[in-house]
This record gives sequence, structure tokens and C-alpha cells, in this order.
Amino acid sequence: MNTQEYIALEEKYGAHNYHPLDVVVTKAEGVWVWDAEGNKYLDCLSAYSALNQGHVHPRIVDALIEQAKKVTLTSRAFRNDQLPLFYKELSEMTGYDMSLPMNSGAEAVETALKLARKWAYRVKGVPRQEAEIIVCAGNFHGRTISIITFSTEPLYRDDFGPFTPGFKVVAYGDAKAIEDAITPNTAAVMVEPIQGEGGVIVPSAGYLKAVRELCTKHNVLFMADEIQTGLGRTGRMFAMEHEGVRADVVIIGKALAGGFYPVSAVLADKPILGLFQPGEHGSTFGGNPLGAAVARAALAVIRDENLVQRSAELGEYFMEQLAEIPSPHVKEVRGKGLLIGVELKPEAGGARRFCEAMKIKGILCKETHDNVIRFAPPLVIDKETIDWALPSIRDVLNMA
Ligand code: IF1
Repeated sequence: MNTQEYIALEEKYGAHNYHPLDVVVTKAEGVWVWDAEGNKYLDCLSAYSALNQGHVHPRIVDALIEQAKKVTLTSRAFRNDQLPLFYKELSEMTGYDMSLPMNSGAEAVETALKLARKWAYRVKGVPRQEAEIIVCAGNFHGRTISIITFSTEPLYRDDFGPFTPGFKVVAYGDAKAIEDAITPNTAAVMVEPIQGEGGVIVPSAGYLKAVRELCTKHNVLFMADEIQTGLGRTGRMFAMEHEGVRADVVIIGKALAGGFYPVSAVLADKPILGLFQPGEHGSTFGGNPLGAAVARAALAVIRDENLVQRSAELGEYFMEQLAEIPSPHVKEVRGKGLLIGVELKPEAGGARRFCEAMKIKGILCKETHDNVIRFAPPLVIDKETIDWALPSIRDVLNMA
């Protein structure tokens, strides 16, 4: 079948909840993907940071195949031999006492929200039903009904009420706004250290540190959604480390399993995560041995291939080079590590047409928020590949 035939089938039989670029990927390796016609592209999206280790990483493939031949699922009614090692290795790599594995990012966010409420009632002494959680405008934390309750994007929210009570939305990047919103019933503040979907919004220096201090001062949990920014993407293990901040609760997903399998997790120390009792939370697939084995390999690749350091170095280089491109359309280049946003001027006609043009040149990117082109290649990219892409990016950023 050719590209048009695949697209026709998808449009006929699939729900239309996406508007993808018309490239049908049939094969991938490292930073490269191939379409149904045999064209080769550089992947500059990495499935929204789920592919930090690159496509089809051989070490993760091996872990997947080996584990798939042994046991894939036990449910948590029984124990398995991969989960304990996953817990231990994740704790050693992140510095948190414990974790709770789920599957999608949204489920891990929901887990963190439940945890914050339980902590508020059992530790802080907030009256039951009264807990409040503060989040930021422009957030993206997933698509469940409770999570879209506090989305500020009408498209994600407006047709899907009624919503879940107990959330307050304040401006992003404004620590004072958080302090003003805190009450004796505040359980937690949940922030993205850099807003990904929001358009690669990097808050001004000192923001996360100020939020950390406020949370400590008012006995409120600081919860960092590092689903997109964590595991090396921004040149640190966690993006909050750029400000030397340690959240009380960290939410991770995406690259935790290198793009092979949905594995997410909530990380915290024992006085917090130890609050969950048997029966209060769970998932059929969360913590399954196949996911745990894949995630162990995915973490090992991040560690053994120094992907955090690589992201810092190559991200700095890539961003410098992008910022030097003369272009009538570019308003700003920003980001950290290999999470880079190129914001176009409002009169540039939207980022989508630039992504379409980039595709013709063999580079796959995705617009976010109409005016931002996101460059977030797998962290295994090298300087030669960046240098290969730059002239094409320069041409596209100078098109009419
Ligand atoms: C889609 C966006 C990125 C996330 C953060 C939680 C989740 C996400 C910080 C939920 C997911 C995704 C979902 C994906 C596109 C993508 C995205 F443009 F929509 F916002 F990355 F920028 N927290 N982000 O970024 O994780 O449940 O999806 O595993 O198409 O919805 P999930």
C-alpha cells in the first residue's frame, strides 16, 4: 500500500482526534525514520520526548524480546521479578525513596493528584473534601476529565464538562500568584518546569526556586510534572535541577520506556508515597514485568550513553546555531538542552506551513500553539546530523 491508501483508511475508520503531517512512518532507527515511499527523515519531535534514547534502541529491543519470552503480565495480584529491580534502579537514578508505576502520563498525573489529596487529609490535616491543588495557566498534564478540568485551552476542555472540583489556576511564571492562591486547604502546587505544549515556555530564572520556597513555607507539596522535560531532555536528569530545586513529588513517563511501551511513574520519598494503602490505587498493567524490563533498559541507556550530558552539550550547540539563522519570520529561539522552541512572528502565517516545508526537506517537526516550531530530536543525535539539518532549517525559515 502507498501513503495515500494508508491515509484514506485511517481517515475512514479512525476517529479524527488528530491532524498529523501526511507522512506514514514504516521504519525507524536512532534519529531517523522512513516513510511508506522509502523517504528518510530526521525525527525532530521524538514523539514529544518519549524517544530520548532514539528509535528502536537495540539494547531496549533485546530487553523487550527477552522479557516477552518469559513473562509479560502478572497483574499486581502477584509479584514479579522485574518490578523490584525497576524500583531500586529508578530510586538510585533519581534520588527518591520510592515510586509508583502506571502506564500513561495522564494516569501518573492522576496518581499524584490523589496522593496530594491523601497527604492533605492524613498529614496536613485539611478537612476531607476541602483539599485544593494549584496549577498554572497554559499547562498540559494530560486528557482525563479531572486533568482537563484545569486546562486553559478551550479546545481540550469546553465540550467535556462537568468537571472535577478542587483546582485553582494561576498565571505561569508568577510565584506571587501562587502565594496569593495558597490557603490552609492547599495540598499541592503542580507545575511543568518548562511548559512543553504551552510553546516551550521557559519561566524566568528563580521561579522554580521561589515556588519551592513558598511550598516549604506554607506546608504545601511541590509537584513537578517532568513527563516531557525529565530523563535528560533539557540537559539535566530533571529540568527542575537547572534551579537546584527538588520537588516533593515528581511525575515521569514518556522516555521512561524509550518509546517502546507506556510506562509512567510517580516518585516521592517514603513519608509521602508511603501513604498509599493496599486497594487505594492501582492499574492492571502498571508495574508489569514487560514494562519494568523495558524501563530498566531505557534507564540504563540514559545512564550508560551519558544522554543527559549529551543533551546539555548538543542542545546548547543546536540552540546557538538556530539563534544565529537570519530570518524575517523568527521572533525568538528558546529552550533548554534539546527541548527547543522557535517562536515565529504572528505575521509569519503559522508554524504548520513551516513544518510542512521542513518535511519536504527531510526533517520532521511539529508545531505547537500555532506559532512555535519545536525541535526536540532524540538525545542520541550527533553534531554532524545537526550540521546536516541546519542549512535546510535555514532555507525553510527564510521561505516567502
Ligand atoms: C497528545 C502536547 C506534548 C505532557 C506533560 C502529561 C502528559 C503530557 C507535561 C500526558 C503529554 C503529549 C500528549 C500528546 C501530545 C503531547 C504534547 F502537545 F499535547 F502537549 F508533549 F507537548 N504531562 N504530552 O507533555 O501524558 O497521558 O499522553 O502519556 O497527543 O495528547 P500521556
